[in-house]
Amino acid sequence: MAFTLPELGFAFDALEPHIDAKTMEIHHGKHHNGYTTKLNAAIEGTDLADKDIVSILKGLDMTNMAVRNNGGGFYNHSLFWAVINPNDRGRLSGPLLEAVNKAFGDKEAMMDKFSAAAKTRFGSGWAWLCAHKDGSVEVCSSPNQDNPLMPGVGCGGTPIMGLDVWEHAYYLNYQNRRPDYVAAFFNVVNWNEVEKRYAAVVG
Ligand code: MN3
Repeated sequence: MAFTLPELGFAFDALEPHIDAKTMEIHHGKHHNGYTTKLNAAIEGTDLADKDIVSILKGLDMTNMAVRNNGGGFYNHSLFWAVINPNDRGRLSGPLLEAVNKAFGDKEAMMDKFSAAAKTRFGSGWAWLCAHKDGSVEVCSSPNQDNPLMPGVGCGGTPIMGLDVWEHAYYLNYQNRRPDYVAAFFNVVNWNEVEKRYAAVVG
């Protein structure tokens, strides 16, 4: 089963001024599309070809760089579009807010820690809020297109919120000002989606 580029789910300009339309158009149509195409090429004819993406990443041979980079890129961006979807964003509440309060003290402290992870990730990579089956949550970051579903990467839980800090995610609008882009991210988070993903992990 070949993977297909997921729909963005909203207009390219829907996140302006926080994330600009041109960046969204290139990011989805070129970068994410490229990961998808290359992932399909990398798994074609192998025993990964009939697996879902989560199974592929959890069981990944980390020396398989084509699947690591492109499978990660496919999954990470699919999650990213969902957690910045501008429709029905909601606000952080319920069981996830309780878990955040328990782990970090409050929502602001979690956002500070997440922002620090995003800002201090050297070079290209991602910042993550991850959930564990026991309900606990953690912040971590990972390089390149790695993510915490992969063996030995980051905090080892299931990512429920991710921020792409590759330059292709912000350079047109923010140039070298990654901290401004990271701050802007919290204006576009869809907390309903993050909460839904948390509930799916905790069950
Ligand atoms: Mn990207």
